[in-house]
Amino acid sequence: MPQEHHGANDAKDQQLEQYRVHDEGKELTTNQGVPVDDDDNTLQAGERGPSLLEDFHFREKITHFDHERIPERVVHARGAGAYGYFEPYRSMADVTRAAFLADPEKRTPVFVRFSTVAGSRGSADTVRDVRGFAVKFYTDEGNFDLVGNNMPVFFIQDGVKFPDFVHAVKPEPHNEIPQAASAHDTLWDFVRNQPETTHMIMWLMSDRAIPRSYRTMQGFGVHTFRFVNAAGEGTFVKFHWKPKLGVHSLVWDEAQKIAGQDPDFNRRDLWEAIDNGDFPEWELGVQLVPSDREHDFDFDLLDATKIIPEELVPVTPIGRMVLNRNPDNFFAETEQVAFHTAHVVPGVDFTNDPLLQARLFSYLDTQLIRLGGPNFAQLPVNRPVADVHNNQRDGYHQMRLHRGRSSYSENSLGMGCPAAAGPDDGYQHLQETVDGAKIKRRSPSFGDHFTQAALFWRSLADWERDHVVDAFRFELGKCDTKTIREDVVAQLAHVDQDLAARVADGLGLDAPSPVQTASPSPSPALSMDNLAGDAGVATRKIAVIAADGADAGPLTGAMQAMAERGAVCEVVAPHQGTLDTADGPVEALRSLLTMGSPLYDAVLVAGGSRAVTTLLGDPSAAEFLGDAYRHGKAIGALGDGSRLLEAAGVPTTGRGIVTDERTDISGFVEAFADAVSAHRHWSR
Ligand code: HDE
Repeated sequence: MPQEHHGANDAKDQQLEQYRVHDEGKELTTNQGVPVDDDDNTLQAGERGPSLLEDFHFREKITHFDHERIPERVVHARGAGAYGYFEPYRSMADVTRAAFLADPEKRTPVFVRFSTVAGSRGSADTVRDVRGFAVKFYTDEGNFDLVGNNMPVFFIQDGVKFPDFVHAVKPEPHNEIPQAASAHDTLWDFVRNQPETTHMIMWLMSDRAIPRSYRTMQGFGVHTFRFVNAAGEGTFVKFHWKPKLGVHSLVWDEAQKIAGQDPDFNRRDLWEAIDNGDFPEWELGVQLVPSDREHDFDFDLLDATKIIPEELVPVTPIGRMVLNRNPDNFFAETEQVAFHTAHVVPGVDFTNDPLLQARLFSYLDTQLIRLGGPNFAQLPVNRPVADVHNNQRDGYHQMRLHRGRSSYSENSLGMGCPAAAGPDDGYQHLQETVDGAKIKRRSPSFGDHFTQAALFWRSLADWERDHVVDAFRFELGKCDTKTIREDVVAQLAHVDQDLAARVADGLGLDAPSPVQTASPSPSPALSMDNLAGDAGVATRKIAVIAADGADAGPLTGAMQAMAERGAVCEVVAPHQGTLDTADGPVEALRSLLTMGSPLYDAVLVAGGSRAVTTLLGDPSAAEFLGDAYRHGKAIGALGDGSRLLEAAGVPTTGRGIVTDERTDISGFVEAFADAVSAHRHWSR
């Protein structure tokens, strides 16, 4: 059955309807439409005889199967996608002529693909990595692709280094180890030889690299782009996506456990949220820099290893994006979607950022090999909702029936059509004077690789810094080459002496000798401590640990109250199915065997002496609670459920621990909801 979907029926959805296949009540046919009598047996000479070549159904079926795979993306192979819409808050016509940003009444359909970078298609979701955040806006003036990441900077400054970087981070070539992991010699060998990576490496070692959910990630366009208004005036622009649910991450121990417990953790979370009607939402913000202020900064706007600190240029919210529909088919849509940084619409333009310039070449090139020819824009997910008319013809998998004799311009036979739109309607590149010698040389304005790395470090909360130090120790600890560990620690001394010394200590190395470092004032906007948002417990997943004999009354009361606040509660018990309780049925959706604490945001333990006795005898219950505590999560216990905490070595009082010892059920729910909405309790 085709899935029910929410919020459908925008222009893109209507367009897709003509491609949807409805198999209900239909007979099996070949691709030629011939009905197939039997799909279980090959045509053969006699019941035990050899198969016959003339079984065209068998041959067609097997041949198609043999050709089912296309090359996976070289980077960002693993992803998850969804449809939705974007709407601006107000007209941005003063800075851009883009029509999709002009009218607050206008909703523009979007398709978004989130991804990891280094892993192959089948790798785990929760590895330490950058996340892709690519948005295709199907605007009335054509498709605009904002192909960003969840971190605001990049590893390199010039696109010519991209294959080197990717080769270094990918599995090593001799044995293809390790999969989807940066913790190996070649990546860190690249880092020590390429100091421009330092700022991005700080982000990669932070918890930003292990997001709790795609729904709780920021997104960034990374490069400085340009808006162009109707008068032809340019304004530099950086794009920011801010999640409504706040920015939240996992901790490393969880990320590793989830890679085993549910390798599809992030894609499942996105799918289920949309399926439940909890539509993920982001606010689009921009940092705008007038053209004449290009050189006002002590870094270069064209350098993708730099942010514009929000204290220098604030982020102005300009609209919101909501994802409200899961795709019909993963391959057709999420795999075949083709993003390209050069897919821009009138009013959006590029800058001379050498990384962006390289991308303008690479994405088209990669789609040609991946999707097998130049007609990939005709695939349903890629088709613009705007009309397409041009003289581009033929090629593999041409789906359109171009009519008439003329496929060239200027023509008179076709009445001059399709005719160039002219400057009013047509895309016009920003007119900019360019003058320079042909040289292969990096601008000196790209030369400071450490100040913003120090800015990031100095902006983090203590718990975030602890996690960064642990991450460096883990990653470098996995490197076999001692000089790599030493060199990277020496490199970190240029960021911060304390950071370098702590990493060195964990690796059993001497602290590097002090060097002169920059000491920028912190930027609060960079710390996740300040980005938690105010969404309360909305969509937080709570594991309810219970067993036969649980006190169902208070338990269902608490679960209902949490659900009313928007949380999602799942009963996890020693066995699945209905629990045997005296006061009303409790359905255990999951068992302790199939789920672990890392898959949830918080834990609630049921009371009831028979249930608690059973759980005390089940080591996985204690492990569940021990993990939840170690990972800073809220833990609530009803009645004698607190005995289970004691047995797991978890204190029954303290930050983020809530019992109903001195309160009634509504007081308990209030306190537990507060504890859950804090996401994590690092200071306990
Ligand atoms: Fe990409 N990148 N990239 N990239 N990138 C690709 O295009 C490339 C860069 C990003 O969900 C490829 O269709 C070069 C920065 C995302 O389909 C490829 C350079 C940023 C996605 C490619 C960069 C990104 C890609 C592989 C350095 C953040 C996934 C498959 C000059 C702003 C899009 C594909 C999706 C994918 C090239 C650097 C984001 C090979 C040459 C910086 C989100 O064309």
